Amino acid sequence: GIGSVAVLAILLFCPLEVFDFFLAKSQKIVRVKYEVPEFVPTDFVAQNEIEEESFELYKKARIVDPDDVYDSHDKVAWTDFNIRKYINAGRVTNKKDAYKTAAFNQLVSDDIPMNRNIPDTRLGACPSVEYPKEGLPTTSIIITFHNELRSTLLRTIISVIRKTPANILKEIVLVDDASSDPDVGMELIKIEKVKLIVNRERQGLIRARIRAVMVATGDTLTFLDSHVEVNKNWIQPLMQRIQQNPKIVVAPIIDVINKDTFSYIGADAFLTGGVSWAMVFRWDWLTQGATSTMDHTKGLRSPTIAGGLFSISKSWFHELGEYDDQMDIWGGENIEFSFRVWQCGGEMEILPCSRVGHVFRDEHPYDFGKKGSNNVFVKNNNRFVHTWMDEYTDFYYGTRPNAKSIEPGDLSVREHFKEKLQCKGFKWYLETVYPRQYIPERDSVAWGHAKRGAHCLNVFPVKSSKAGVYGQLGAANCNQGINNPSYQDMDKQQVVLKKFTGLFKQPVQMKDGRYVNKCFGTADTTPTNGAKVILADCVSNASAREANSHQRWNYIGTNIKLEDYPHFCLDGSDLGSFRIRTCTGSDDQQILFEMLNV
Ligand code: UD2
Ligand code: MN
Repeated sequence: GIGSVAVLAILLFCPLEVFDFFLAKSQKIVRVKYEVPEFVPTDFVAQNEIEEESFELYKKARIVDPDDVYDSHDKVAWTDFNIRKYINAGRVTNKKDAYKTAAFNQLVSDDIPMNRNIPDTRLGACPSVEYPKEGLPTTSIIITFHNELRSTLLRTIISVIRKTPANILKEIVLVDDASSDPDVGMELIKIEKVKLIVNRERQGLIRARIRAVMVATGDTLTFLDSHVEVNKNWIQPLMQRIQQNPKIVVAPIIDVINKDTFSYIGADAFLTGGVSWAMVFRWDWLTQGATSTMDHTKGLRSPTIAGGLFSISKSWFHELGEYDDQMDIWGGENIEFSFRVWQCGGEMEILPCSRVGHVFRDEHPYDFGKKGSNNVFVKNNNRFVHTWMDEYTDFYYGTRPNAKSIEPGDLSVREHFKEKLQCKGFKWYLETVYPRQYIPERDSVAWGHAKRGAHCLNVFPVKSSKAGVYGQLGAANCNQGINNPSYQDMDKQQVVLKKFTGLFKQPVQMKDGRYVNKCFGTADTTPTNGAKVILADCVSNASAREANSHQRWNYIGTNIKLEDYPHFCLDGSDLGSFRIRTCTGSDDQQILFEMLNV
């Protein structure tokens, strides 16, 4: 009939590429068969305190339709993959578009070989360590991506295949999180060991990772971002450590791939993961004493991880409840995971013999939906703050008062895991895992950076300082708060958190890395007009009230006044050295507080 003539005509005039396309879709691609995992713990259903709706969402995030999982019949070694064709299909030609897709330089990235050499950045005894050739656990590499560049994604995959012993590398599970060009992921399933899950709708990296884990079959899971290059012998230390301790989460040192030039730079080996009270991840520098004696072949206990690159045993990841499936797009899951691992019986380490380079960028190139990025981060954070931080939530909200207006949503599923695993409280975490974290005082009157005009109050060193004196008060350009490396130098310390109905305090980092409160006051116990304000050991006022009247202050209006000498105000007319002077109401005596990154 007319129908079959039409089909014949279409077939005859069909360009070759279209044939290729049909062949690819109908013959070469196989949907991967896999067993739907036992993802519902048997005691789970019985728990009636779990909200029905949350439980449905929990299940939905963990069921992967086998139709969304792709693999290929005729796989090739990466060396036989048509790299040029793959990269050329997505090239940009002008400078204006170079940063458009990924917020890093595509013009440079596309021309860098997929198997380029990168410097071996390992330090100390690492290069001479011999790892067992057999018997280490296998791993599933998990890489989720949304609109990643072809070149960075392919370089990630090829570096993994080249640098990971074949008997450890079980598979590479890619998740295309609803990228606008489906071929970017689909074409990669031709490469040995690569599988692909396609998210029909954007899930965000957290749910995308959960889905990947559901189809992964390795003994361990190794998560990577979609723009990394792994370094020599990167996987062995991670696998070896998990073999020794199945409840440990291990991360490499994250080297830096420059977003403009793509040069590979070794990162500082003396950092551990930390977190600010605003729940922003930060790096904490090890103290001088620790770095001089450091054995690079040993793991560094880390209170948190950056989030993108780490390995964990697959069964431990499941037992822990994977991730919170109600966190969207990006952010917070790494801090949540860190608290959960430590509080629920696990450990975290950075292994300095394992190095992986990552392209750091300044902004997110992708959108966060109609709620906007800030609402997404804050909601993600609020969820875990409520689950894990007990009464310490106050310090989070003290630092981020606006976060209070965003509802965390139902937390019953997360509470279930907390109960099941009999997890410890946040006080335990702070005392045992993160003792160097500064703990503000509950009755602080004001929080944040103390500012005089545009300048921040700052502690400067004093020449020939006496024992028990830590500096003098002044003001300088504001740094980024505790997150800034210079914060750790005594001479740059800025006044961040304080209590001052009564004592006006500033944490000082001691030789062992801990912060201890010291008090601002005059050197002389009887303050006189024009006396300098110094930071010194606090004088207890248990004995006599007068004993510390040179250290006891009030914050009244915008003035900081000595309580027993209310006619004296803190005066910043000399930026290098604040003094007490008769209150005049001048701008030099106005001190305001502003939250920077605390
Ligand atoms: C860091 C982590 C990242 C994650 C994040 C907090 C490192 C090196 N990176 O941010 O892994 O823990 O902090 O959430 O520690 N992606 C999706 N779907 C999305 C958005 C992103 O699959 O909707 C992918 C993205 O393509 C990338 C990965 O998730 O492979 C991480 O995103 P990123 O590179 O923008 O995050 P980054 O490095 O700023
Ligand atoms: Mn990244």
